Amino acid sequence: MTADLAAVELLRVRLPLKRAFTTSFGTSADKECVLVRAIGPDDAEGWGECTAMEAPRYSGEWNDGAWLVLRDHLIPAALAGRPSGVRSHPMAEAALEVAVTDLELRSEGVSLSTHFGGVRHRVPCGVSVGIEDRIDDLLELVSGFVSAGYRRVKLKIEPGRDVETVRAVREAFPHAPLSVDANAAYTGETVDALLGLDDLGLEYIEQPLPEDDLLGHIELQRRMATPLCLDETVTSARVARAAIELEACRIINVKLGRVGGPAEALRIHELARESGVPLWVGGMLETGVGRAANVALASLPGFTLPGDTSASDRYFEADLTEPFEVDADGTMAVPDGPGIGVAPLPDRLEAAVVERLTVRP
Ligand code: NPQ
Ligand code: MG
Repeated sequence: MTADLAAVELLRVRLPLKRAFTTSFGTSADKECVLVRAIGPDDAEGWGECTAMEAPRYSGEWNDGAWLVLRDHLIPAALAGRPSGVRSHPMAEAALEVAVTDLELRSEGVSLSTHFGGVRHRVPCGVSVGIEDRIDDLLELVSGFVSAGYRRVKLKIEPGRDVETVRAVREAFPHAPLSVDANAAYTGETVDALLGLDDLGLEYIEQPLPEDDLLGHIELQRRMATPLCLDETVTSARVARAAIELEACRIINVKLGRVGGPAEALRIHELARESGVPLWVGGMLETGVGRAANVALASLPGFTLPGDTSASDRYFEADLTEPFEVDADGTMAVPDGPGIGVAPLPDRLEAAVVERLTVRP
């Protein structure tokens, strides 16, 4: 990281979700995350969003931990221009890497998409739909997203709320591109239930088994026609290569935070291109700050499938930035301004900040 960094500010923000979002690992009623503002000479700034959650339930990172590792380890090292030596905090590292990259690119007048080697000005968008108690509510939500033009609808599943639910959605929407995401909820005891999904014409099944169960995914992929897609498992390019060569999956979801930042995401993009494995950009209910970086990544040629790059109004009444919108054709514009191309709107940010701290050399 080369930009001459004068200081870095941490901002903990909280936004209410329009609708509680339930997955196999829990329910979120609001979005709380840590934003990183890289401050350069003459108050130039760059923004990054840490995709950790309030509790370490998606992965081992969570907001309090990210705040501390950024404040006491990652930022002091960046300010001193030395490697941090930090391990296993990829989401915190990614937020700082994007913020510093944004600061650099703003001074160079180059967009993040161009910096990545993006080739698209619009990207196809998918949407993730949480677990609902009532099937009618789920069908109504899916109907709204299908008519909004989303190119893929992802349904969250868990043991006991899977095949019958997905079959009901398939019967109601015979031609809709559907996928499911188990968030690693199945085990050797419950995995056979997923075989019942194989005749529902799904695009793929995302992360059925625990993140470290590569063998389980290899065995399951051999038993199913439906492609498996890995999310939580793929924490680096090394793991991605193993998963591809061992056929533990046929598709990979790439998240900037999960792999530790843009540099590693670009390495995964390269090896997936070499082996013809389709990619899509995953989401973590980001605000517009994180969403901008995701959309820039999705502009790369290897991201051929609709990502969880949904519109701001999928989650928020009012986003922190100018809203990201999905057109009726199911695509979203890639920001072409310098850096990530967006910044928090001061009044929205003030209203959402619950804690802030500036770290200086
Ligand atoms: C996934 N994302 O693909 C994650 C899971 C997830 C869009 O499904 C707050 C913050 C709540 C991040 C709930 C999507 C979340 C979250 C679910 C991420 O596995
Ligand atoms: Mg997932």
